[in-house]
Amino acid sequence: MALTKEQFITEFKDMALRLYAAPIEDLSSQQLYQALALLTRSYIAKPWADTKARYDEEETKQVFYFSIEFLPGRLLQSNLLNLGILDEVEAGLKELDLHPDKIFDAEADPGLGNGGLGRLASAFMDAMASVGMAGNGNGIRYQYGLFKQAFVNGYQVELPDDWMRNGFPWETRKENRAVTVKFGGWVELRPSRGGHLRVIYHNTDDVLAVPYDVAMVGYHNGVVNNLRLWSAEAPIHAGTHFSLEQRERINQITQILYPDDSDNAGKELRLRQEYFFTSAGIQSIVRHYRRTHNSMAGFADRVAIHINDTHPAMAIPELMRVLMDDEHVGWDEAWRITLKVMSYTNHTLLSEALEVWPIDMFRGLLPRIYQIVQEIDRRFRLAFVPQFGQAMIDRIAPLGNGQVRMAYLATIGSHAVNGVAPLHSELLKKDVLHDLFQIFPERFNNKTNGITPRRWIQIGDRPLAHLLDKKIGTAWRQNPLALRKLHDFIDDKRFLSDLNATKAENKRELAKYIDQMVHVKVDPDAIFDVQIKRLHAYKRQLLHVLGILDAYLAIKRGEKRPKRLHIFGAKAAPSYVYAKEIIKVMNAVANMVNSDPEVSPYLQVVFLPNYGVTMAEKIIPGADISEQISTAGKEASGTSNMKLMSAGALTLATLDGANIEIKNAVGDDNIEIFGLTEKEIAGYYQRGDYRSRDFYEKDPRLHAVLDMLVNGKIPGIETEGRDIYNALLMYNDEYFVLADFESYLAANARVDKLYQQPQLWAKKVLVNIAESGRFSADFTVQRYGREIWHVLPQTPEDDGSDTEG
Ligand code: GLG
Repeated sequence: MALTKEQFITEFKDMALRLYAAPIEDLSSQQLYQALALLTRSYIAKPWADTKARYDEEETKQVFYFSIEFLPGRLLQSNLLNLGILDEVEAGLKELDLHPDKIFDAEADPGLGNGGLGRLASAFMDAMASVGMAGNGNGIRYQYGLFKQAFVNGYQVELPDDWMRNGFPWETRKENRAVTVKFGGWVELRPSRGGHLRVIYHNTDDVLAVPYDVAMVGYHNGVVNNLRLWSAEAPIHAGTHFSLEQRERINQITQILYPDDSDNAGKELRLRQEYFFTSAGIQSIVRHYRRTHNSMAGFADRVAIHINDTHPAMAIPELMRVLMDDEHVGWDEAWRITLKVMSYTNHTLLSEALEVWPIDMFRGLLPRIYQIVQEIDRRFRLAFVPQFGQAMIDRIAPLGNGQVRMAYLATIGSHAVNGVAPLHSELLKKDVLHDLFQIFPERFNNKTNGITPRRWIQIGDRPLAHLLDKKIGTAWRQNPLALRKLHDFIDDKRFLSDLNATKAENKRELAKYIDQMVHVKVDPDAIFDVQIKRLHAYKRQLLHVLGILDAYLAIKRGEKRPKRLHIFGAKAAPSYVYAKEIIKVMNAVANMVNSDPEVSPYLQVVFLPNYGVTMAEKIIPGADISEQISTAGKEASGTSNMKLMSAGALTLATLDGANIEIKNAVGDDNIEIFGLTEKEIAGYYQRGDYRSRDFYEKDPRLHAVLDMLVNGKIPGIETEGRDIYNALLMYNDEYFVLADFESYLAANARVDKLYQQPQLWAKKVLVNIAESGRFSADFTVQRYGREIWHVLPQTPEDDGSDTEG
C-alpha cells in the first residue's frame, strides 16, 4: 500500500486522540502500541475483506491448516513490513520523537505453541499469504499461552502467561460465525422416512465455539488470509441455565495450552480441546461451502484440510460425521471425499509423542465419533487382512490394545502423509509407519520445513539486511534464492570484512540485551555459541554442557582458549523432571564459570529465561555458532538450524533432521559435522552392545567431566548431578551423549581454530547466508500446494528444493 510519512503522522495522532482523548506525548508505550496496532489494522481491513470476497467469487480452492498450536510472534512490525509501510511508519514515529523499538516492545508475543511445530504453522500462514495461496489457519485461542519461565535459585519456575491482559488488537470476534460442538451423552440411530439414518443426540454437553479471526498479511501483494482461533463459551439457548461451575468447565477448554510438546498422555481435557477446534473448523468450512452449493459432491475440489501432527486427526471422522449425518452422503462417497480432502504431517518419531487415547475415554466423550472410527477400523480390516495378514493389520488398525491410535487413523484417512526432512521421512517409512507404508506407498512423501526470512532477516537482522541490499540489491527480499548472488563476492575482501563488522555490531546489541536480561557483562569479541530450542534429552543440551565443563577444566589447567560465550534458551515441560534437572545444572555451571576470574576471561555461559519467538529474534542475529547436536535419527527436522544459518552462523551438528540438507546446501567445508550417524546408532540398537561406561573408562577427559557432576565441584547442585550421572552411566545413556563426546570436542576445537582466521570465517558466513534461501517457507508451502493440496499447478519450477543439483 502507499502511505507517506506525513499522512501517517496525521492518521496516527488522530487515532491516538480518538482512543485515549490525549495527545501522544501523554501516552505510555503500551497505549502508543495499541493506537498504532489499531491504525495498522484499519489499513488491513479492506484488503482482508477483498481477499475473502475474491476467493468466494473465483471459487478458489482453499487450504485449511488445522493446528493445535500457532506461534505467530509479534505482529505489528511484521504486518507493517508486509504492507510495505514499515519505513514510512518508523520515520514518522521518529519525527514525532517516539522510539519505534519501545513501541514494538510493548507488544505481547502470543505464545500459543510449544516450539517448532507451532512456529512452523505460523511460518506457513505468513508464507501462504505471501505467495498468494488461499490458506487459512484453524486453531485454539488459548487464554493463557505457554508458561513464562523464570529461574529461582537455578530451578525453572513456571508462571502463567496472561498474554491478553492488554487485549489482542489483531483479532476480530465473529460471533455470527459461532458453531455448537457436542460432547458426551449418547446417540440414537433411527432410520428416517427418506431412507437415510437419523442421528439423534441425547444428553450432550454443548459448547459454543466462537471464532476470533486474525489477519495474515501477505508480503507486498495485497493478499490477506485468515487465521481462525476458536474460543469456548457457554451456549445461549433460551431456557437453559448454566451454573457457574458448568461455565467454568466450558471455559476451561480454551483456557490453557498444554505445556508439553511430546506427551499429554491420556488427559481428557486435551482430548476435548482437540475435538473442540477440529469440529468447529469442519462445521464452519462445510457451512460456508453449503452457502453456495446445494450438494457436497464438489467439496473436495474446493477444500483441502491439513492435519498438523495428530492433534487434529479427528478431522477425519468429524468430516465423515458431517457428510453422513448432516448432509446425508453415503459412506463410500463420504470416504472418497474425506480422503481427497485430508492430508497429514508427522513431526516426530519419538514413541511417547505418538498419540493414543484409551477407548473408554474416547467413547464416553465422543460417542458418535467413536462409532465412525469403529466403522473405519472395521472396513480397514476387511479390506486388508486378506492381503497383509491378521497380525500386521492388528498392529496398525485405528483401534487396538484398548486404544484409539491417532497416527494410524490419520494415515488411513489421508491421501498424503509427509515427514519434515528427508531422513525423517525415510525413517517414517522404515519404522514408525512401516506397515502402513506397505499398504499405501503412494501416500508417503517428504516436505522439508522452512522458515520466513522476512521475520528473521528483514525484521530481526536489519544490519545484515541493509548490507545485503547494498551489495546484491533488494531482489532477495522477494525471492530469497537471490541470496545466491553473494557467491560472486566470495573473494571480495572488503565485503568479507563488512560481513564480519555486521556480525560484530549484532553481537554488541546482543551483549546489551543479555546484560538487561540476566545482568551478566559478556565480551562481544567472544565466539557466540548458541543453542536455542526446547529442553529435551534427545536434543542433548547436556552434551553442550559437558563440553563447557571440559573447557572449564582445560582453562583451569592453564590452557589458553579463544574466548567463547555459550548462550542457551530453552523451556522444559513442567512435568519433565530430567529436563528440569539439566536446567538446574546448566544454571549452576553458568554461575561457576562466570564467577571464576581465572575462567571467565575465556569462557562465559548465559541461560536466558523465557525463550520464545521474540527472544529468538534478538539472539539469532548475534550468533556465530549454531548448535544442532541431537542424537542422530531423533530430531525430525529442526528449524532453528535454518534460522541461524540464514544469519550466517556456522552449524555445529550431527547428521540429523534438516542438518543433512544444510550440509548438502553449503558443502562439507562450511559446516562442522560430528558424531554417530543414524545408521551407526541403529546398529547399536540392533546388536544391543552400547556400553556407555566403556567411553567413561576409556576417555580421561570424559571421566573428569562426569565426575564433576558428583564430586561437589559445581557449587549449588544437589541431587541433580547424581541423577544425570546415573542416567548416563547406570542407565546406559539413552541418547548416546558419551559416545559422541570425543568427536564433539574435536569439532569444537576445529571451530576455535577456524575462528582465528576472520577472512576464512567470513567466507563460511557468506556461503551459509547465500544458501539459506532454499529454506524459505514460501517454497515449502508451494511444494505442499502443488503436490499435496493441489491448489497450485503441478509444474515444478526452480524453487531451490533439495531435488535439484
Ligand atoms: C517438531 C520436531 C522438530 C520439527 C518441528 C516442525 O521436534 O524437529 O522441526 O516439529 O516440524 N514436535 C516438534 O516441535
